[in-house]
Amino acid sequence: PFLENVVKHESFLTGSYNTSFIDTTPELFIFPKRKDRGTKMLNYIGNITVNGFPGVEKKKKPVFDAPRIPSVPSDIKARPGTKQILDERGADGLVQWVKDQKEVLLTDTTFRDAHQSLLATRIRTNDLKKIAEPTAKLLPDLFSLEMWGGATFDVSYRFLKEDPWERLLTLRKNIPNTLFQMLLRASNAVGYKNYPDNVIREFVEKSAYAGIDVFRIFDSLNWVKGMGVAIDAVRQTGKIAEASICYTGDINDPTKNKYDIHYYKNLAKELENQGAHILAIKDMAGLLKPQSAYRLISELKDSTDLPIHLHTHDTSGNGIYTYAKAIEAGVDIVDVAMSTMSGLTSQPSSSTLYYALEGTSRKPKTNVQSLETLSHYWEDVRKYYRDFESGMMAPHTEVYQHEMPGGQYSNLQQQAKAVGLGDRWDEVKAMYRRVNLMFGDVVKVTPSSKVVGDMALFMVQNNLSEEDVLERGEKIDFPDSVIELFEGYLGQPYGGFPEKLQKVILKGRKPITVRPGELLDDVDFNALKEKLYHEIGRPVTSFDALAYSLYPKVFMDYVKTMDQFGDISMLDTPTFLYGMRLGEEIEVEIEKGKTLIVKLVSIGQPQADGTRIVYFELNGQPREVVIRDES
Ligand code: 3PY
Ligand code: ZN
Repeated sequence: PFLENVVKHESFLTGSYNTSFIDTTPELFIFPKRKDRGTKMLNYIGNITVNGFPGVEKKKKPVFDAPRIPSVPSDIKARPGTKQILDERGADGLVQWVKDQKEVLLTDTTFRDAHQSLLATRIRTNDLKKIAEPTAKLLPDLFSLEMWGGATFDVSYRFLKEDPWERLLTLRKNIPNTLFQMLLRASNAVGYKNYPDNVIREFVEKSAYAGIDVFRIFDSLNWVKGMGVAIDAVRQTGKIAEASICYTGDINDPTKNKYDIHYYKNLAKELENQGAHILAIKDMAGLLKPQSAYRLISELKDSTDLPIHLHTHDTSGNGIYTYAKAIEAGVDIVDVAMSTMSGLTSQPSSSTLYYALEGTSRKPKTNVQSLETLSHYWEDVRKYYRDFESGMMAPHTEVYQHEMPGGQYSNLQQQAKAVGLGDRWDEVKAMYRRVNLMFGDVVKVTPSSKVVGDMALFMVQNNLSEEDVLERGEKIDFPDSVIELFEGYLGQPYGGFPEKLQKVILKGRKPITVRPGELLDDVDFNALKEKLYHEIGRPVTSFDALAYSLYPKVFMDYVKTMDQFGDISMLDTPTFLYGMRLGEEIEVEIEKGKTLIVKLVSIGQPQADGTRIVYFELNGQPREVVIRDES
């Protein structure tokens, strides 16, 4: 364990330790209590086999084909790529390199947004890590891999019972040549509310240290004032600040004139002045139509010198056409996903775009055969997670009406089901649209989109119309998130809040108009580590302290799960989600060179106290675990 502790220690990883290492890092000498990892794992498997996994239909574990992993030579290193350009030439050098490329550059989002948007962010590190090295070797020409941020952080701890920092470190080790990109919700970091400025700074610093190179920073109301701290923090690390404009409405539709071309051009200028290295257009719902894309990119190219990185979602089915027009207009980088993880609420497909651009000078430099081979892997892995699919089967042009972000669609649908509104989903979508207009037509992206969704569900559930809200609002207890938005705790919307509605919602409370971060006290990370050390009884890393400061309850629940089941990240996904079949035998490599052989022998009848005994063999020896049957 000492060596394990040492190699995972930050000062070791950064190489910043010196001879006083041992004096200054006493936590390395606190060894984790040796616990029976085998029994803990059997407890997990027994529990999932008996009780199922949340959100997965409880049934006998299906038989899955082993995912097709492309074979790549293990003795040949991945060809150097954009990561080396950044490391050697710095942020400005990389920006210049981007400007010098004639071909359009690609960001692959399969490791993050694609599965956030198709599978509720459920793909586990175990599945990502197996395809990491082939991706590095087969796609050395990518601009970046988006592999972190957004919902990754929360979902990893909360549902996948794994540490998102470990994911980042593991993938970094296996993909040394490509820039890693994350989505950062500016002062909301990877959460749903504003955090103190020093939390944002610490989060950026540690994320950069653990492997992130490009930070796509956005504010959910396009409020530039809310983005300054994050942009500055990224610049301090020497990494790339990709400041983002969230696109909403339609610049070519004269009836939607709130967010017109001037609005976007002004924002681009402001972000350039704030220190952006790259400008992102974040079309989170997929509302940017092809002709509007051509116009937007052309006019932005005239008004700023920054490279432009376009992100869309293919919900309407128009994604490739939109990209083709944006590429014609000179966009520098676009976001795509592996074909078997693309389309619908995800990003457009990389191989489709490749073929669409054949015969043009901007066809991306990539090996389309490699894209196809890697897609086979994702096609197989996606099947594990089928219970998390949204059920959307075909292009969905209604998105131009409700304007719901790709990552929110399946999520809100789940929320609606959870409160018994599953069969009123059409009403919820229509209400989402109405709430947006009631709120003054706001930018909708996490977390503002969540507030619109919460209000829509609330109104459908309580059969409230807009008139009811305005006339009887004094007597209505609105959802907390709605109150916070109207208090100004997510920042200020363009054009302000509708005054009458704000009065009704706030019931006499005074809204703030300053940057929420100005009102929040810094977190004392040293004190926090000390406190956590006593609570969880093991050394606390900066990563843990950050996780706690963003999501205290989620993090503590994760710690509890680790105590109960140990580290279960090495379990294969079918076992993780479905448990085991009677008589099945699996091999689990719990650390390099140490493999456990687990066989499920039988499951006992329920006992008077509501438990069952589950009988296993562990490396040939009989083992029993007692599981509470929750059915
Ligand atoms: C997120 O913030 O998670 C998003 O993907 C927004 O589009
Ligand atoms: Zn997105």
